Amino acid sequence: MVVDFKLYLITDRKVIKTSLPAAVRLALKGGVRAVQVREKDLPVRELLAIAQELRRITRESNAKLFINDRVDVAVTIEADGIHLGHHSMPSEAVRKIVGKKMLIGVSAHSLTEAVNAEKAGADFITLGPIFMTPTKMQYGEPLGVEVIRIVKQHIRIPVFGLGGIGNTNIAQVMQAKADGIAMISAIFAADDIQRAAELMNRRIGEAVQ
Ligand code: TZP
Repeated sequence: MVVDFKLYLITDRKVIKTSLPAAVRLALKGGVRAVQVREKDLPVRELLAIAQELRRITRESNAKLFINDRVDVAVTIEADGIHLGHHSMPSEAVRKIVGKKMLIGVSAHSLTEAVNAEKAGADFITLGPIFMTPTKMQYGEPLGVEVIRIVKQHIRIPVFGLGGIGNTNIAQVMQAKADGIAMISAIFAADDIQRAAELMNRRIGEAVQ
């Protein structure tokens, strides 16, 4: 399994104006090829039901599906990957369960965390928050784009910039040598999700030329 995407779309049903499956369908139509289900407050049975539905939908579009934190759910629905945060099981333990069959993404918030994530066997990291996010300080102080450049000098696995990224600053993040962009609201809070996804994909494409 390889990291063959540059846009990593993370769900948050609280910012979505329609249902989560409908929103994901639109994003897929707009060209998204990797989706992470991050619905931390859902009871596991509800999460499993949503994940199962999103598995069907993403499969139809040949898109990768990741589950945040819940390795049990990821294994059950045959996800393509698992995304781990601070309070998740460590990557080494997760690797014992999923082997090489699944990608492991890890959330990093500093150079040290990025280096540790690579050492622990992550396949890629998200790094952020790069900018102030709409939900302000929930995710900590913004790191700024320079941290991407620095992290890229120390690790080899792909780095996805995350946090407060949208149409106006996506180019800046790619110019700082990010391998890709992870985002929630620039796509899921948009009135036209399909168009927003198309636009973000186009911006990333322009930046890598
Ligand atoms: N971790 C750091 S920032 C963030 C997460 C989950 C949220 C990013 O959301 P948005 O809407 O793309 O700024």
